[in-house]
Parts: sequence; C-alpha cells; structure tokens
Amino acid sequence: MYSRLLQGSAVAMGLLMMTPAMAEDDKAAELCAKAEARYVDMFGHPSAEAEGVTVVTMYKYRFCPEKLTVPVGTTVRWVNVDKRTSHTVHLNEAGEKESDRLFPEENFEFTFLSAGSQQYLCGPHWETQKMIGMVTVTP
Ligand SMILES: [Cu+2]
Repeated sequence: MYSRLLQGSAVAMGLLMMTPAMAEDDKAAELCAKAEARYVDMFGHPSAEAEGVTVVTMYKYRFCPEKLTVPVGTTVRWVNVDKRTSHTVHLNEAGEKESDRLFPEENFEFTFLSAGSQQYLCGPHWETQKMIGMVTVTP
C-alpha cells in the first residue's frame, strides 16, 4: 500500500515536471544562455561585468532576462545579440518614445528614476512574437 502510494506520487511528480509552463521556462533558460554566449563573443566579457549598467540582451524575439528587478537609479542597457534581426525598446508604460531600431551589437540605455513595475515592448515583434519584457524598480 505504502509503496503504491509512493509510486502514485512519483507519477504525479513526473506529470508536474512535464507541464507546459516548465517546458517554457527551460526553453527560455536555454535561449538566454545562448544569448549570453553571443554577448561574450561580441564583447569579450560576461554581460554582468558591463560597467555601471545592468544588461538585458535581445535575442530570437526574446528579452533576457524577460523579467528584471533593479534598484531605483539603475541604468539598463538593452543589447541586440542577434545575428540579423533588429529590435527596438519601447517603454510605452513609462510614456517614452520607442528607441531607434537596434541592429546586432547596438544598444539602448534608460535610467529608471522611479520605483514600480512596467512592461515594455519590442515595437516590431511584441504583437507577432510576444517580445515583451518587464522591469520592476525597487525603491
Ligand atoms: Cu524584436
């Protein structure tokens, strides 16, 4: 009886691991790891070592990380690490105008001076590819 219960929960665990949400997370993590490798190839150091800024990469219609939390006063630098595709950054909820098109290796910076959460978009891809990011600024 006990072992049967255990088996049951093992099956339940297996099912849990296979939820689409989990698969999506894995896919996102893999994609962002590739984006980071591209960043290192381009700039010769990890994105976390960029001086004075927090880097978000743009790769294959995704922002990496998709959700970012930073303290107020942080400058975020969005860097296109794609091979061919251009992207934009549009902090529409902050009432900002859309950035210029960013071609591979180009970047856009914005300094967050007030706390709160906001979504932002890639103009060309938010609708068709759901290329949408989120920044939470803490006081
Ligand atoms: Cu885009």
